[in-house]
Amino acid sequence: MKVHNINTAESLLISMCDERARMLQHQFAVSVNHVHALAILVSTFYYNKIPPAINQSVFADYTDMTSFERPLLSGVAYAQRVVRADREKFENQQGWIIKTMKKEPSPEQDEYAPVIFSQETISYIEALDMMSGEEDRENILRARSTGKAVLTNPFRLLESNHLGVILTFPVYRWRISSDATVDERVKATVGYLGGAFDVESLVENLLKQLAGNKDIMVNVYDVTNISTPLIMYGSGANDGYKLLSYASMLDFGDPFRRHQMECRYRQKP
Ligand code: WA2
Repeated sequence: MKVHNINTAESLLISMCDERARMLQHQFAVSVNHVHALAILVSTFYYNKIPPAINQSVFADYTDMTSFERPLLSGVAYAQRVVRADREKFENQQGWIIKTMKKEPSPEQDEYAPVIFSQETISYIEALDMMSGEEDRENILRARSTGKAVLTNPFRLLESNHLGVILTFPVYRWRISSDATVDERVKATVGYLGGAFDVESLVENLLKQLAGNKDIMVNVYDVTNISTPLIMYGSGANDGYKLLSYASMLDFGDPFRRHQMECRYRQKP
C-alpha cells in the first residue's frame, strides 16, 4: 500500500481497526447470546420437565444444527454440578467415572463439574471434571456467584491447543431473582453451560475476509491487568511499522475484563 499523506494513512488505519473491532465484538455478542439461550434450554427441558427431554444425542443434534448461531465458538457443552456425596450414584447412573482434564480418574473433591452433554466438535471433554482445570474452575465459580456470562484469561484450549477463551453461564435449579445473594446462587446451582471461543482460528477466518487484511497487523489483548497485557490473538510480536498504531476498544460483555484490539501497518504506508 502507498499513500502520500501520513494523515490519510492514519485515518485509514483507524477506520480499518474500528471496523474489525466492531465485527469481532458483534460476532462475539451473537455467540454469547446464543449460549445464554442454550443455558435456558437445559434448565427448561432437562431440569423442569419430567422425564427430561434432553440427553446427549438430543443435545448433540440441536447444537450441531444451531452452530451457525455461534460463529466464534468451536463447541459448547453442559457440565453438571456433582457434590462429593452424590459422586458414586452419579457415576453408576452414567456408567463412567469422572476424570480430570488430564484424563486421569478424578481424586476425591468437595464437588465436581463433569461434562454430561457436548457438541460433537468437542466431544473429548465428555466426563471431564471442568473444575480440575484452573481457568475453567475460576470461570465456574465466578459464573455461579454472579449469575452472569464470564470469560477466562486467554489460554491454550484442550486438543486443538489453539489460543482461546472459555465462556460460562450458570444454570440454576429454579428461577432466581436478580438481587439474589452469592449464597443463594451457589445453593441453586445445578450446572454450567459453556463454550470455547477458538480465537486463534475463528478470528483469523473473520479477518481474512476483510479488505486491507494484507496491509495491517492485528493483535487482541486481554488488558484486565493493564500492566500485564495477555495476548489473545495475533503474534504479539513487536514488528511492523511502529510509528503508527491504533487501539480499538472491545467489549466482550464480561464487566470484570477489559479487551482491546491493536492495529498497525505491516510496512511503512
Ligand atoms: N471446552 C472446550 N475446550 C476446552 C475447555 C472447555 N471448557 N477448557 C479447556 N479447553 C462446559 O464452563 C463449562 C468448557 C467448560 C464448560
